[in-house]
Amino acid sequence: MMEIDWESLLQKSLDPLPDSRVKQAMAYSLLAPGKRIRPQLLVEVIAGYGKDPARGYPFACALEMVHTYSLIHDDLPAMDNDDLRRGRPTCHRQFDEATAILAGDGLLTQAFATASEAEVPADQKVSCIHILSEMAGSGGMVYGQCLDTLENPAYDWEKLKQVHNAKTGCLLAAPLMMGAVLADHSGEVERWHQIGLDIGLAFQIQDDILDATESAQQLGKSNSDARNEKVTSVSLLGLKGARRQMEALYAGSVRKIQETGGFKGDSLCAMIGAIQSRKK
Ligand code: GRG
Repeated sequence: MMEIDWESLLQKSLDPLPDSRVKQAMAYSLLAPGKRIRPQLLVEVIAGYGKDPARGYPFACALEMVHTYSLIHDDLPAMDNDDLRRGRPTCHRQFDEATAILAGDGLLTQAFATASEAEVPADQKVSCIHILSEMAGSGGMVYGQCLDTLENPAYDWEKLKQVHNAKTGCLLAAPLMMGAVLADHSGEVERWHQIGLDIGLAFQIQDDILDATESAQQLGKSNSDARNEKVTSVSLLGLKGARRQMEALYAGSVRKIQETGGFKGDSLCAMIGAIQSRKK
């Protein structure tokens, strides 16, 4: 797996903004110790196609900013009402609710400003911005969050899978799709979309398993599914069934990556192996 100093890149992406309480809150959440999975997926795809991963850095930062905004808003009292995130008090606990809402808004907007400054051909830039907005927006992650927040008790497994695809899969598929575009393999975007949805579903099932089996201290975030009476893959399939599904999905995605023409998948597959062994 490639080692990249995401902290410096993310810090720099906030530099153009004037100092304010909102900027402090944005930096507080963005620079907290997240796993940086989405930015890392993006550069792994570009490098796997033999291109310079640096061309993806602005988009990688944009993805992490959109992801962080979603975590800040998801933790708010009107949603999951959580106290702990990335091992620290949630944004609204550390600051206040109004600041946390604005910090999320600010990160979402700054993500697109950062992406628009990338030094890549204009058609690739527009494609990547389009992918990011579709995957993050109200046909993607926001749609998934809408279903999950407003309709969750009505779920069976088929319905829950659709919600997970939208809520979690879309923002994990986006870096793979954007990576293909930036590596001059736009024709493969749909293939990477499907691989991303498989990884996303596996990742969300794993998140449900960890929520049910690990402490908040170990996870560095509140494990609130039971408290919120959420229907999850564990409540529907049982722990064993959920683990079986997760393992099959990760294995399937690794197989598809290795079968992708012109792509050297060892580093990306090693990263997926590391995600599969995560404990938080
Ligand atoms: C509020 C618009 C809006 C969307 C919220 C992403 C999301 C949708 C909510 C966050 C809560 C959650 C459990 C989402 C599922 C995806 C997921 C497992 C996110 C956590 O991602 P990690 O593990 O987090 O990559 P770090 O902190 O490591 O970056």
